[in-house]
Amino acid sequence: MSTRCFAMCKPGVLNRRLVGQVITRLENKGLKLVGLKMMQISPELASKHYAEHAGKSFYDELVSYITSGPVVAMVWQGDDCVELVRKVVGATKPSEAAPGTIRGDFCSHTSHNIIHASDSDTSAEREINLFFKPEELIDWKDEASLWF
Ligand code: 3AN
Repeated sequence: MSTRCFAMCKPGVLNRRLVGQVITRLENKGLKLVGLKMMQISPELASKHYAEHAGKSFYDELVSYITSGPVVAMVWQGDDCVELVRKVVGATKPSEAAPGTIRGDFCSHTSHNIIHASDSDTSAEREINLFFKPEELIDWKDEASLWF
């Protein structure tokens, strides 16, 4: 069943000129990009996005980092979308992320692990609604859907 997943290149990815490579990896998997924007996250939006981590030892650093520079917010769509995006993204800790995954190849610290991706369909829906208005998402006709 076709579902959606929110993903976001974290601050620094623009500096490192890695945005294209991140998008390419998700496109190569066959996923369809239906929403894309560069934005600066406010502390208010950051606290909503990371609400589940409030009170954890790394929370303040997490909010401070995610608001420190522009991010690239994305919505991907496809069958088993959350599972596929998480597979391409790799494990939260770069030391556990397999080579060939985005985190496995492009980062070495958990606090700066390049990309966020929703961890369930429920989180995906919540996060997509936090970052995108319905009219910012385009469910374009996919001529290649036979193969993906
Ligand atoms: P994921 O991003 O893989 O879903 P979460 O939701 O557990 O992982 O964590 C959200 C973010 O919080 C991570 N992407 C990472 O930046 C940060 N984070 C998680 N655990 C730690 C930790 N132990 N130390 C520092 N930062 C962490």
